[in-house]
Amino acid sequence: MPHPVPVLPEGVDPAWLPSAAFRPLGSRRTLIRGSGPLVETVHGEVAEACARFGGRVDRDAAPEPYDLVLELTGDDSSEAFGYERVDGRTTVTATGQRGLLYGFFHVVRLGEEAFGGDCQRVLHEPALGLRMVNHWDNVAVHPVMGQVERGYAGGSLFWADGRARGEFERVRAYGRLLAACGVNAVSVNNVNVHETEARLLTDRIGEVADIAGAFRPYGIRTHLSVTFAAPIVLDGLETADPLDERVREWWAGATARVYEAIPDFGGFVVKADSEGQPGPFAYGRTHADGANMLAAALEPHGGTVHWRAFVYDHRQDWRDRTTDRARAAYDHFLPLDGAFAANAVLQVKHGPMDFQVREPVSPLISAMSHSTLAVELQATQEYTGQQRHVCWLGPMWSEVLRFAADQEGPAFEELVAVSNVGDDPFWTGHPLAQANLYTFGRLAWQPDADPVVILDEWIGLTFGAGPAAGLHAVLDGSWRTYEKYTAPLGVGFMVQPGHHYGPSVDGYEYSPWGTYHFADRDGIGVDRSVASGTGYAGQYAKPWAEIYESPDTCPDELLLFFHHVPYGHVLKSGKTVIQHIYDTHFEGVAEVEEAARVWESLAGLVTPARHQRVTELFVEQLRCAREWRDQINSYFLRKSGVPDERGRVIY
Ligand code: GCV
Repeated sequence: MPHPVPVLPEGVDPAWLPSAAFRPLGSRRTLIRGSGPLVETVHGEVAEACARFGGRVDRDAAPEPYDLVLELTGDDSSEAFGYERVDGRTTVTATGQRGLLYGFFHVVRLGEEAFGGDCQRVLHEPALGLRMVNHWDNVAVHPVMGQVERGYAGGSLFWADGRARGEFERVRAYGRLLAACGVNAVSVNNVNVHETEARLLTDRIGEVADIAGAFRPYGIRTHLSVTFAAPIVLDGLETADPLDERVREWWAGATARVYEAIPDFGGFVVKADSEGQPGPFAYGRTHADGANMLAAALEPHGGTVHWRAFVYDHRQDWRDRTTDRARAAYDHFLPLDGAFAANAVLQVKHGPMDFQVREPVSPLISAMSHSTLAVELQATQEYTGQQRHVCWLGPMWSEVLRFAADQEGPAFEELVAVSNVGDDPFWTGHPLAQANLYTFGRLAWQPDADPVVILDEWIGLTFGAGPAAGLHAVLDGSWRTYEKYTAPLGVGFMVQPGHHYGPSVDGYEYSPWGTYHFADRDGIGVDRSVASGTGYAGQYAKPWAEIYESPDTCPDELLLFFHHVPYGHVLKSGKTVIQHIYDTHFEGVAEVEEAARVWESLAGLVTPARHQRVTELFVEQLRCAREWRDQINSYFLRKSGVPDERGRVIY
């Protein structure tokens, strides 16, 4: 029986799967061959499109010409599919059910193009086997972080006020959107695991199983964040020592029960010894000991532990210039390379700090030759405008992935994004932030894809051709615009402490979080050179260790991440650092003003609901961008005493 397509609740935005996207396929004749649950999902999709647009779908052959054949030819777990168009017939073949599903969505993405001209057989397969979204959703509302930690899109799709929401139709619709851009795994709760959330592992696993059931028809496996202290918190054991036999047995038993409830469960995500979360250090054990204990519990069931490398001293003394948070992941984990079990994946944030608008790529990513790595991106815009600002992160992510892939050393096997989705009718708070989630999925499938092509694909699916040029203009440069009006030249932070929205130049300067810019009357930046600084630059392989080591060769955009320089230091652009700061902050605001004007001109070309929401958000983005400009420019004028060459107003 074909699976019905999920019905969106009233008022919920169809995002990149509006009904119009199914017209080309839905108005033709399709044959579907093969059997299995995901084949039924594909059948349901095609049947719904045909019912809407007058086409026809058959199963297992009828003697007539078909425009499209979707055929499952095997029963393996491959996600690949072949695509060809010969003699007026488009054919998708796959040996695995997920492959067929992805092939179907490929046809949807191509639209009319899938039914015109000829195309020799092309094999499409994901470059990365796991393409996961991590939700930082709390089950119970956290007194500081709310329902979703760093969430800017309303409440959680899964949880509300301590309970499962039970809105599975919406979860299925979410899974459908994710599958349509290639995502195949979701973790459903915050990596900061509080007591209520800890119980999801044991007595509340049924709630997770229900979510897994809603995702399954779209080929998505469910993962769970767990606390390392679970045996203590949940069952009163006196220790969580990973080498203690009782602890290991506890995890083996708990994990087996998870698989009884969710046979295709993906595995655990763990934040340990990080920002107050418990971990193996308390027992004098290593992170490999910790990860391997969980890997051993998961291994008989085919599961994986994602062990986060975000381990650093968050109680640093700001007076201590020898400790450098940027060094921490590499210093902690490189000595453990080769010690992790085959099903323990080290999940590394893309930069060495914390999802700033500009950071170098983490040196750990190309250093771990004998470990499996997942790179973690942040779709939720914690430091990039909190889904009140337009900030399409595709170009940044693409730079990161290309840099990582270009290194001589090993790269990464998996890609993870922290979710930007909530129960907001537009899914992502800012309607244009949907582009980030879509781009993540597509880059995870093909990390060397051109992000601009992905952007245009998203625009075309979501909005159609009418407003495409305007939307492209609003989104394409928006990350660089955001960078211009916020913290300069890779120095990072300068945000309001706690919630991280809006400017506060010294907000984190005298804090324990290891996030400093060291501006004084003469200069700014963090000396991370080997010669005179923290030595962080030396964590890179050649040529980058040498390039980053000297201010003469360090790329402009990362100069203040790697070096403390005088305000008069001349950049490769020919400008002094101080003039660059002034110019970029004026330019950044002007670019937001222009984007808001372009958006205004799209009224009538996009739905009124979308237009109104984005128009309102531009008012806030402009206010905030001006605040950034004026605080940053005033701060550095006052510190340096150097006037703006162009004599513009600085307070
Ligand atoms: C989930 C940053 C965020 C925290 C987040 C943490 C992490 O520090 O501000 O909210 O915690 O990263 O990635 O674990």
